[in-house]
Amino acid sequence: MSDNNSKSVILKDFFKRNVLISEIEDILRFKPDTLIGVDKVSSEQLVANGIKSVADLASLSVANLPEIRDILPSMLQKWVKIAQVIQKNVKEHLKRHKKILLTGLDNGGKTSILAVLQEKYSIIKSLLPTRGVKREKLDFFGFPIISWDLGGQVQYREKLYFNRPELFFTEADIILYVVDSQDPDRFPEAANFFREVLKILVELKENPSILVVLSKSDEDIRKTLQWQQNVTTIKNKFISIAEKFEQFGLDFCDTTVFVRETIMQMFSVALKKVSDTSEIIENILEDFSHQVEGKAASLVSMDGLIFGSYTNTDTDEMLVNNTALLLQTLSNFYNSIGLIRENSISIELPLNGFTIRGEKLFEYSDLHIPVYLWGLVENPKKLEGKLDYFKEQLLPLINLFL
Ligand SMILES: Nc1nc2c(ncn2[C@@H]2O[C@H](COP(=O)(O)OP(=O)(O)OP(=O)(O)O)[C@@H](O)[C@H]2O)c(=O)[nH]1
Ligand SMILES: [Mg+2]
Repeated sequence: MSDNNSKSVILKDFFKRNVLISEIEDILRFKPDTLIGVDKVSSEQLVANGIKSVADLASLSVANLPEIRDILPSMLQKWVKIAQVIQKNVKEHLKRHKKILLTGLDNGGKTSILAVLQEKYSIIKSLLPTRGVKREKLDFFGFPIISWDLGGQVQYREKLYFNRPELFFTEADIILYVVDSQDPDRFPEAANFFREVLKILVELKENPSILVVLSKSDEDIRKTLQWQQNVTTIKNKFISIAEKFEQFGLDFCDTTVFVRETIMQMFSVALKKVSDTSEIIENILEDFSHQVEGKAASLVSMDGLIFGSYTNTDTDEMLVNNTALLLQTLSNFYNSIGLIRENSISIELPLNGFTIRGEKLFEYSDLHIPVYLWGLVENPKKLEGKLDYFKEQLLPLINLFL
């Protein structure tokens, strides 16, 4: 199947079943009611207001939506965002690889993070410092990605990257800046190099998302006061540097190679930062939580990518995501010894008055990775009959996640 065809197959999921797509370009001229979730009456209202096609919908600004009779603003907003995603993908036509750049000082743990991600644990103990740049085409969670692992030894930092910065720092979708959280003596050096990287990006007029990764946050070390102070120091230093450049918003994640989930969560945050559809996914999860009277919901692939989550509190988010990742690890283990994978997984906590339930919605990518919708609910019966509706809405979005 050519890329063009596969793209039209993916985009097709946004449209009602009876809609035929022969040329991708045609999609933008379709009437609003060809889209799943847009009923005839709403579509007629849209048309009466001059919004006659998917392209017209996409041209509206989410920040400044018109008021249209019989259409809830939140609904219109969702349709506009979906139309914009469709338009962007039609225009791009071909999905190019996302470029993820890992940089930071030597010995920070960059190559180890990539090793854990690919489940190549055994190489970690014998890793040598990366010489120059290591580029790899990877199938991260079924998405095509190129990782650029920039060796952090001083000779590369001073000579290689800054002599020809355009060779390394252009067209990155996201930069993971890795800092060894156990090495406070080198924080000033790490911060200085970070400043240099930002300067280069400004000079090159590049504006990738940046995630600061606090590596080596091992379980036992995290409990120490020293580590907690280290984290505060790093955050303060890095935030104050980024503020001087204004255009860069920072996020922080801590990881340890000893707990793969920490690395999965970090990558989920990174990929969400570059995804066009993650915000829509989160809106849909919010809607789902309200409808099932749940406290939290999360969409997670069996290999640990969190596409999006919705909660009111950080604790609930931690609860639902960590439970999902751990139960999925268990499910993968069962699967590896020949048991059939359950479509519905749940853990009941009666003393706490809630259940965490995962429902397999579909499989995505050529790798057929199962994706589960997880909910933290007081009454699991409320889920009944609700899943198909959300399945239909979420499928096209995860297929276009990157
Ligand atoms: N305790 C602990 N050690 C780690 C962790 N991650 C990496 N290390 C160790 O840190 C050392 C450096 O790791 P690398 O991944 O080679 O570091 P790097 O950032 O790629 O270094 P350069 O290639 O020189 O830039 C290795 O000895 C790893 O075993 C971690 O999460 N915890
Ligand atoms: Mg390395």
